[in-house]
Formats: sequence, C-alpha cells, structure tokens
Amino acid sequence: MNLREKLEELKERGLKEINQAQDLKSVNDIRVTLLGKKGPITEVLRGMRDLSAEERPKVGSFANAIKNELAKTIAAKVDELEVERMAKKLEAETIDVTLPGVPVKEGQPHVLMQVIDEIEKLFLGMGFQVVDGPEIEEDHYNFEMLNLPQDHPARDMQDTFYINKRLLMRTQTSPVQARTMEKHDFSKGPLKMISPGKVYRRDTDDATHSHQFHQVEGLVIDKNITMADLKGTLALVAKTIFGENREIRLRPSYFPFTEPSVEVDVSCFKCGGQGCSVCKQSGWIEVLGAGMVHPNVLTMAGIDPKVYGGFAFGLGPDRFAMLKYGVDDIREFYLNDVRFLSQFSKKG
Ligand code: FA5
Repeated sequence: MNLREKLEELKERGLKEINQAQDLKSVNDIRVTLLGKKGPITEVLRGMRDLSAEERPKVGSFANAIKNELAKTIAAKVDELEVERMAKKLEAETIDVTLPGVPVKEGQPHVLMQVIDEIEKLFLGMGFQVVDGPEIEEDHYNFEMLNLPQDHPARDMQDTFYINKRLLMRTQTSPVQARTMEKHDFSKGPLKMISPGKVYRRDTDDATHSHQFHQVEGLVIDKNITMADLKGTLALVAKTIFGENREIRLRPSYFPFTEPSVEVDVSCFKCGGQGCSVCKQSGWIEVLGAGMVHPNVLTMAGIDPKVYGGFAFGLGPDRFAMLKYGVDDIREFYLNDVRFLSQFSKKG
C-alpha cells in the first residue's frame, strides 16, 4: 500500500469514527489520536522522506488536504454535539411558570409592639408627643429628679442593674418625664407627652414579673390640670385597649414623685365586674400607677409649682397584653416562639 492509499484509508476510518462519536469527549479523543504528533497521519508523513522530490510535494499537499478535512469534520461534529447538549440541558431545566409559587411567610409586629402602637395612636390623636429616652440612665434622672434622693427607702422597690455609681439600667420610664420637663418651653404651650420603652429591674422572673419589661409613661403639665383630667384620660386608655364598656377605679397609693398617688384598676373585661378567676373575684384588675406631679419634682425641673401642675402615669404594656389576650405567663412574650407570637396576627 503506498502513502496515498494509507492516507486515504486513515481518512475513511477517521470520518467514520467521528460520525459515530456520541459525546464531546470521544470526539476530542479521536482528534488527539488521529491528528496528534504521535498519531497515524504524522507517522505516515514521516515516510515521505523516501519519496522522490517530484512526488513529495504532491503527497504533502494531499496529506494536508486530508488533515484539513478531518479537522473540519471534527469541528462540525463538536458544534453538533454542543447544540444537542444545550437542547438537552434546556429541556431538563425547564421551569413550569404555571405552577403555584411557594408562599412567603409574612411577619408582623410583636404583640407587645402592637399594644404600644395602639396606645401611641390614641395619644398622638390627643396631641401628645412621643418622646424617647436612654435605657442606660443616670441615677440623677431615674431617682433623684423624681424625688428619690440617695438612701430613700422607696428605692428598694426598684432595685436594678448598676453599671457604675452614676449609671444604671432604668427601672421606669419616669426619668423621661424629668428630662422632658427640664427642656420644655411653656411659652409654646402645655407639655403633653408619652414615652414608651424598655425598663429593667432586679425582679425575680415569674408569671407576672420579668427582669426586663415595658412601660409607657404619660405626663401632662399645664395650668389648672386636675385629677379629673387624669381620670378622663385613663378611662379613655382603658376603653381603647380593653373595650368600650370598661370603667376605671382609682385607689390611694404611694409614689415619691406624685402626690396624691393612685393605683388604677379597670373593671374586669372577662366577667364585666361580677367576679371571676381573672379578677380574683374582685371585679377589678390593677393596671397602672398614676398621680398628680409632686411639687418637688416640678421645682427640680425648673417649673414653678404655684403656677403649673399636672398628672403623670406609668403603665405596663406587658401586663396590658396579658389581660387583653388572656396570656397567663409574661415570659411567653420573651421566648420568641413563633407558634405563640403568630396567634396575635393583626389580620386575625
Ligand atoms: C412605676 O414604675 C411608676 N414609675 C409609675 C408611675 C408613673 C406612677 C408616673 C405615677 C406617675 P410601678 O413600679 O407600679 O410604678 O410599675 C408600673 C407598671 O409596670 C406596673 O403597673 C406593672 O404593669 C409594670 N411592672 C412593674 N414591675 C414589673 C415587672 N417586673 N414585670 C412586668 N411588669 C412590671
């Protein structure tokens, strides 16, 4: 068999193998074996040195033509297999856009925030401002400016976490009263504010006590403010949160920063005042502390108690939420159990 015949045979074999190849890897293997430096075509071409000077270029160009044809066929096969591979891939990855989507779980404000929001809305509607205050508070504002000097026995009721001698985790939202009173300019009108936020006490956690809980402070300072204003405002709070038919009752109490001071009860929303387990058979539930701002507190804030007076209250939204929704353990609010929290969806 001469060189031409050998090349012709290699070409035929090569073309057949290329056409039969099923995947890109086989085509590449064929290319390497057939056209590579150690392949049969190169081997055949080595025999050209034995040819006559006349024959050599002819066989040379014949060999190049075969090499080109094989290379072209390989390229075409690669293209064909690529197209096939892509078509298969597209088919496998087809998305059925008509399938129903995966529903996105919608969150909601925490139940305590919902109660605070309701209270804020009510007071904003009555022209109160909502004021924020620091949770790490100075002893000066948390106690002294509220008529609780060092060593005052009433400090024992609100023991807390001290950061140093001067700074502590606030035990109540009342320091925001003191801060706001100091800054208020009465030539611009009366002071009407609420201040919601977190407070901290060294209380042992149980069903109705948490070491961290919330309060909403309320304060009104103007001329001619009476206890009737306090009572009317708190009655509105009770009706808004606990229902239209609720009544409130004031009982004498003691806070160093108010005089007189009261504890406020709301008529039981469960039994309507007849007596049940929720109100411990009394018909009333204690919900907050309040009173008329003590003259010492006004004086310390630079307000003349002979001209101005006012009322203040401090309520616990955690306890409000417990009563409103019948939650019997305050710690539930802080466990972050979605099964518990999702019961208070605003959408119902
Ligand atoms: C005060 O903190 C006063 N600053 C309230 C006040 C403001 C009175 C202005 C007068 C004028 P008291 O310690 O009672 O008061 O707390 C107020 C409310 O916070 C309570 O009625 C209760 O709802 C809530 N509370 C108190 N301690 C805890 C606790 N450990 N866990 C959850 N809620 C609490």
